[in-house]
Amino acid sequence: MCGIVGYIGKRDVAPLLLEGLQRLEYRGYDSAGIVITSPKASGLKMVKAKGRVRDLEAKVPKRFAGTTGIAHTRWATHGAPSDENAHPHLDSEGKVAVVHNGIIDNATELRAKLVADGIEFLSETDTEVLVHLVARSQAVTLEEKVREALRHVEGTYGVAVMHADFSDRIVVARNGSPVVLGIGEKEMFVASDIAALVSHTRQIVTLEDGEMATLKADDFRTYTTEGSRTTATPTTVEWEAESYDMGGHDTYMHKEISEQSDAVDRVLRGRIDDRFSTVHLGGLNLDAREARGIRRVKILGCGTSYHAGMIGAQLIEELARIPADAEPASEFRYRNPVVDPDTLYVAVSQSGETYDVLAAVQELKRKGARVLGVVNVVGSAIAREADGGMYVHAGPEVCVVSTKCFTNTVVAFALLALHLGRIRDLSVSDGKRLIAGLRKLPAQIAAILETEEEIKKIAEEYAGAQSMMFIGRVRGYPVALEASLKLKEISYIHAEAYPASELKHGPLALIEPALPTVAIVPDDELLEKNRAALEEIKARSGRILAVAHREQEKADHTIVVPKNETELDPILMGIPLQLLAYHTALAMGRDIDKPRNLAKSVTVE
Ligand code: HGA
Repeated sequence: MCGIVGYIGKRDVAPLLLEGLQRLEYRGYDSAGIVITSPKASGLKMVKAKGRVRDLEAKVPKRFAGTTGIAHTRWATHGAPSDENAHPHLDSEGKVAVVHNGIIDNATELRAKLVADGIEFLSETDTEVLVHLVARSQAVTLEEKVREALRHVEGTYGVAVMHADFSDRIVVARNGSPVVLGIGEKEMFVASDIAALVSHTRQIVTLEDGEMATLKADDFRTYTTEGSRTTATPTTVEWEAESYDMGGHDTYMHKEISEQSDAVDRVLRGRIDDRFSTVHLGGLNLDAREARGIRRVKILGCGTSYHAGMIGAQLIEELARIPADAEPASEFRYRNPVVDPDTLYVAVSQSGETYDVLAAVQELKRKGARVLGVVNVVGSAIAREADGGMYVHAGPEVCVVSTKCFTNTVVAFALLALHLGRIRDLSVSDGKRLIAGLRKLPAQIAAILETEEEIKKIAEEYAGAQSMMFIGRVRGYPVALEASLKLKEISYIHAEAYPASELKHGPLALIEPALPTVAIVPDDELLEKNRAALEEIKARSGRILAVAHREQEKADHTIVVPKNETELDPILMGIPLQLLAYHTALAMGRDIDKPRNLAKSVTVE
């Protein structure tokens, strides 16, 4: 959350930073700001605006020249979205500028002390304390001033600091919120994620927690917050700048839904081992003997990743016969969990930076657990912190709500389950059967995407609903949960998901013509049970949309999806429901890529 971008070099900085902010806008979009200077300038020039980056752009004066600057797009945690609360924040003399991602936990006490000392605050943010602390420091260098300020601060930060008296540098620091340096030719960049950097440089350095860096036009150096030098070797990022473009689609969500067939192909590529009817997952760092010793699997994720983890847990139980379950990482980390040495913990996060998941991983590591990461962003914090893991190779996902990354994560779990299964008791023939099923997925996804027009028509019928119910049984339940989350996130229609088996234990009371039900009805051993649930809804005049492998008589509409192996069916059944959410939200005129109150990469608590 919150996008930070900074530049120091010879180029005109404002257009460069505004372009960077556009690329980061998915991280926060309630307000934005920019501050610039140049070696010859006498001070800092700043513009801030409530709203989107385009609102900031409209406020930037024609003459706004500079060659050094930092900029920010905000997702508010402390203080409402407003011009005043937008970052950067300046000290009273207008010499120090700070952009910040994270939360300063002791901001209230620090603010009280600073106010008692006569400092006047201009915003309600937690961030502003930091700027005054830097400005008040008596230290000689900017690095020392920032270091001293950070010593007072408890909480999380990715920060970038400029100072009018030190206009040859930008100082940055990281603790819990991502900071990435982009290394150019006689120019340096900094950002909260690589999306803002890839059109300028492929050479990046990811700061560790507790690290700081000084960027000058022709040089950078990294060191700990205590001041000792660290070695930072730039790595080359693989993602193409074009992957961040809309590519002819009207929204990123639509683009990302349509990319799923290729994305799934990527997560499978190079991993299937036909000889032993299994898959290679070298990055797990788990040998066969260790894998046989696992007695439980606990999957931790948040939001959509948690739902992917629920499907993953079912796959692991079914294929590897290891007891497995998923839990929201945000809950797990606060309930003093029993950490068992024979349990394999799996942390799931698209960005690999999700704060709640990262904190759970750190707590687990502290207690000596073995943790795997299932993440999309290569080299991200969770990937680095975990003992091993799998990249899901979905490619950059820009829309705030996750689609292709969800699908790829579930496929990654199918690979993990197959791998663990074949080390244990899954037979060669089952291994073969599942591999054949996995290979069919890309073409089957493409076939589902071809039914978009039909789904669009159905979505337009449901767009007026006040509320919707989603039901599924066993493998279908996490599919229902994810579909209901997707719908509520982007259409703002209230939606609930229940196990179909639970209907008559309560939620059936809600059924009436105005409450449509979306039912997941696969052709599996539970088909007749699911049909009975449809009967019960119909008997109460409920409208039904079924997602099934064949037409369902009791349903008002059926979206028929291709059949795969029963264990893999949940992967396909979620896809038409992404399109349902998309077209429902579109028919309601929602801002699909930037849903209200949300942002991508939840790097704050
Ligand atoms: N706490 C700061 C920054 C918020 C943030 O990092 N969001 O992702 C603020 O509220 O401005």
